[in-house]
Formats: sequence, C-alpha cells, structure tokens
Amino acid sequence: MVWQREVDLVVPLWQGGDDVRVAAGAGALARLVPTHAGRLHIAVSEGARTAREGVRNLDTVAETTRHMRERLARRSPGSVLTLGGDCASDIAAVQHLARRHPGLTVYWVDAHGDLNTPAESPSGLAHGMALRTLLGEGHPELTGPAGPALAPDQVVLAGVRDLDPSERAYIAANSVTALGPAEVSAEPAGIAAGRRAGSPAYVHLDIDVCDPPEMPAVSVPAPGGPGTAAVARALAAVAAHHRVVGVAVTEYAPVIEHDEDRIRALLDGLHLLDGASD
Ligand SMILES: [Mn+2]
Repeated sequence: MVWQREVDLVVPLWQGGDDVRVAAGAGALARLVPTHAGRLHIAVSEGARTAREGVRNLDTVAETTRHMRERLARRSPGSVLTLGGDCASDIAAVQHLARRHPGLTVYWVDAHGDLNTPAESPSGLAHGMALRTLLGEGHPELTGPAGPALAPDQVVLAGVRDLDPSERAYIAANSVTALGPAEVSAEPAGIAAGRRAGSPAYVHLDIDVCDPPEMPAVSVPAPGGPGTAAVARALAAVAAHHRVVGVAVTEYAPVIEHDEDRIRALLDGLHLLDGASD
C-alpha cells in the first residue's frame, strides 16, 4: 500500500534544536523516501543565532514556519509529508492539517514531550516547545494568528520518557494520553486503542523515540526507549487503523554512525518506502 499524499516538504530546519547535524537529515530522508507527490524544498535562512523572548533562534524558526504556512495555504493540500529537520519542522503542517481535518488524532512518537513553553523551558529550544505550540501555548510568532491547532484530547504521546516537571504537570492537568516505552514495547498495536477506525491521523515521528543503542543518529538521545521493531509495529498499527493524512520524520542526524536498515524499518512502518526501486 502506497501512502498517497499531495505534497512532500523537505525542511532542513536545525535552529529549533540548535544542532546543525539534523539539517542533513532532511536531505538524507528525501533520498530514502521515493516521492509520488510534488516535493518542495523549504529554504531555511541562517538568521541571527540569538534568543528572543525565551526562544533560541526564534527569528529563523518563526520565519520558516511562516513561510511553510504560506506555501500550504496557497496549495491547500489534504495530506502532507514533512521530512525534517528538528521537531519544530512540522508546526505549520500540523496547523494546516488540523484545520483541514476536524477530529484529527496526532500521534507524537517521541522520547520527549515537546510540551515546554518559552517561560518554562530549561533550554529555550523551540523543538522542545513544538507540541505545546500546536496546543496554543507557544510563542505567538509560532502559534500563529489562527489560535490553537489542537486540543489535548487529540494528542497521543507514544514512547515518551524524558519529561521536564512542567511537562509532566501539563500532561496530568490536561489528561493527555501518554504511553511510555514499556507500553509501546508490550503492545505496539495498542497505541491506537480507543480511537475511531478510519478517522484522520497525523504521525509526528521523532526517531529519538527508539532506544539509542539501536538508533544513535539523533540530536537528543534518551535512554530506555522501545526497540525500532516495536516502534515500526506501532506505526504500522496507526497506519492500519486510521486514514493517515500527515507524517513528519524528525531529528535524524545522519552523520552519526548508525545502521540505515533501522531507519528503513521505521519508514516502512509508515509505508514511506513503497515503490522504492531497491
Ligand atoms: Mn522531539
């Protein structure tokens, strides 16, 4: 089954995590994933490397997000693949698709919650604020003019384990579904439990969700993750249960030595390698 989407966005944004190694991830993923759609390469400017209003490199992250938002508004695709870049690479894509598909479930498959705010973030890094931004509580230049893209009950965190205290508090206060590594490993297909079959879904795959010994090529490794095989099974379960309208793959730092077959297994779980020649 080929996952049909209307546009691919290649987004070498690294300023959200201030780690230039993930910029090359966008191009590396674009080489691995054959396209059946138009592929737009988003230009990311160098910009000033300064912190403003609690967010490092805010100018560049906001400019990239605004630029993507405009491109998506012009094309109005119903389905989008984003090849990042860091976890701030798909803010505009989720904002666009959440409005296009009411009731969208967003699977945030990530070792981290990305639920910080500019005021609470220990690092000031935008990639750790991406999901909270989508929930309407981020820097206004990133949340954008249209208000919250998502409500907390639309979000499923999967494989999450590295959370700051304020992120834990947000999850508890808002009853966000959060499945840890043990739950994903024990029952990968369980991550879509309780969600309506055939309903629209978005998958944000930060490959740091995988256990670092299996997948070391990431910006911010977090010990104790599920294996890549379990993650691939969970992704396949989401793809089988839902109508997937968007996928992002983020935080891949291909310069770090790793087994490319593990990346392929993850992409294959999402049907992104179908039609590849080898
Ligand atoms: Mn992340």
